[in-house]
Amino acid sequence: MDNQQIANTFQEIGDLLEIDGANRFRVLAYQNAAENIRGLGHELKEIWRDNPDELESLPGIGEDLRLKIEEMLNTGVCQFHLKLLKKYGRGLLDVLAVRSIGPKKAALFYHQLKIDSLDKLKKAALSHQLCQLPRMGEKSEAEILRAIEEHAKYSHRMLLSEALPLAEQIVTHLRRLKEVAKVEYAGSLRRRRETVGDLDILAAPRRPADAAAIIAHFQKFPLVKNVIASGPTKCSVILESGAQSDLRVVEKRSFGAALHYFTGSKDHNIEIRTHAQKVGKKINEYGIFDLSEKDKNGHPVEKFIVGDTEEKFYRAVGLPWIPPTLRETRGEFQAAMHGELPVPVELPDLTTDLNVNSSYGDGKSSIAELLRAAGAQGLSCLAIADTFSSGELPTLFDANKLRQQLDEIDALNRQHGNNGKNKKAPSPTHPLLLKSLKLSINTDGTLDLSPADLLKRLDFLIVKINHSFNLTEPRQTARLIKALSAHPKVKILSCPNARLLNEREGIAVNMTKIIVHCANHKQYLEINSQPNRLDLTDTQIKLAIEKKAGLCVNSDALDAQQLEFLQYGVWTAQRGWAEKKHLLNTQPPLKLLESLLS
Ligand code: DGT
Ligand code: CA
Ligand code: CA
Repeated sequence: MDNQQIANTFQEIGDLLEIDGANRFRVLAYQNAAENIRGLGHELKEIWRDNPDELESLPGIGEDLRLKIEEMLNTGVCQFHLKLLKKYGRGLLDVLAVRSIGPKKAALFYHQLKIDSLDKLKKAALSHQLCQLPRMGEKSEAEILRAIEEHAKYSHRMLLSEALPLAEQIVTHLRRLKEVAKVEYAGSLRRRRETVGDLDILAAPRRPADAAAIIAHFQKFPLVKNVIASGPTKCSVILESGAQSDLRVVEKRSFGAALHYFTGSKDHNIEIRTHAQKVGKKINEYGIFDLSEKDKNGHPVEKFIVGDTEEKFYRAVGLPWIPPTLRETRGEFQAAMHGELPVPVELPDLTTDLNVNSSYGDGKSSIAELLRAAGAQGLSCLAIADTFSSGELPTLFDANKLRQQLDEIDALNRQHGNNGKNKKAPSPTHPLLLKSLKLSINTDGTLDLSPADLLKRLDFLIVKINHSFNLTEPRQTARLIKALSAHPKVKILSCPNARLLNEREGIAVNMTKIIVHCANHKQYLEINSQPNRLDLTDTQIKLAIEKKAGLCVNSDALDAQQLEFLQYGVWTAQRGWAEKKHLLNTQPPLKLLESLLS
């Protein structure tokens, strides 16, 4: 078992214990252990193998939890977990997986109405039984119904960040087999879609006779739960996580054509195939065929032209290679025909991350740790943007904390020679820190803008919606425009749709209006890189570029490691046709500051 599986087991034990009415500290112990294990840099399996005693020195792991970890590493299961699951059933975990239902509500529903499945939950909500329970009302009942619908709609698609490591593990597993000449993942994952339905893998054997060995080896991938279909060149399996993976084995000479075919999108394939027909060629997953020769009966003879690489494949129909992130029939074919394909922005083009959280706010890492990680990733500038007040809740705005934070940033900048006086440009070895603040937008669009003396010290402000997600479109649009206009330092709109993938739909908002407003006021829409947000969406990014609105890709990192999420934001930017020149945070820091402050 890997850390993720052990952490999930502890999480489920904690949740089920809470429903069971266990002592709060016991529940917390499991929940904390789960969280700590998720954040561990090393595999428990390896720590345990190297030195079993070390397990207990990990944060939050006492003797009892150590024994359970050992049990899982030895046997692959935890009996206590199974016992709880037997008592309450998996259905209760499904109930818990619905947004807005935590263990407390699940316990209430279970004990009062015997709800232990999504089905029963939905029935109880539809027959208005939920709203009669203590601390529940019609509003929260309606919210639960909405959440159940979203859950049903999305739960079968993986986040890109969940799909990618699984596919990489499968690819690595297949590469180890000596009979494999080529292997690659394809499908929506290769196009970097925000969510992925299944994992499409493509392999080519060294010799055609080796296909069977590849299929057999695929089935031995350790995370395969069951094989649902298997033939001489195809195989489909279900993995432990519930995800499906489809393997196709093709000959080496067809690998590029098959990679193109299985990368999709389906509509892109159709567009390319139609174009090929117009120029007298036939394409399919095996290659490109010339049809100009005829046999003695006048029927076209298929002559194989090429198929081993995608580049040659596109070239054979007179097109340049189109990056997978663009293959969505959003104009890429016409652009390719006219030599006007965008050059997609790449991760190394970023100089700056304009939105990270520190341990002064919701983040886990210190500013110094964040700065080090940013430099290590090649960034030369980092804006710290914590949220201190969640707006409209009893205000927790902690002016002293912010003052302390700004002092620390000033000190670190001095230490790196970035005190504003020197002419040396900030670099990954001497990164510049910027001072920002993420303000939660009130329902009426106002911002909590006190205290004024601290506001003066900030370089710029970020605004974001953290609550009141269900306003009508006109109100939500007016709310965002009001917030963007509330103070001259407001420069960035973070998470413009306020969506959570697989959990919460975006707000109803006229995004065109917001984009035009930002274009007219030199404000920037964020492409948030958190894998469960990826917000702006690809099509909105494309629209923003067309309307000449400013854009930036930010990690919104909650710890130093999450700066790596920038890759997901960059992929989303690529899908929106963003080039280096379209993003604020590809500019050198001093130029960026100039653009931002002008
Ligand atoms: P997903 O899995 O729902 O996230 O999306 P995809 O795009 O990975 O779709 P999937 O797994 O059904 O199929 C993988 C690729 O195979 C798809 O992008 C294009 C290709 N493909 C599948 N079915 C057809 C088809 O009927 N016609 C054509 N031209 N291509 C197809
Ligand atoms: Ca797929
Ligand atoms: Ca598939």
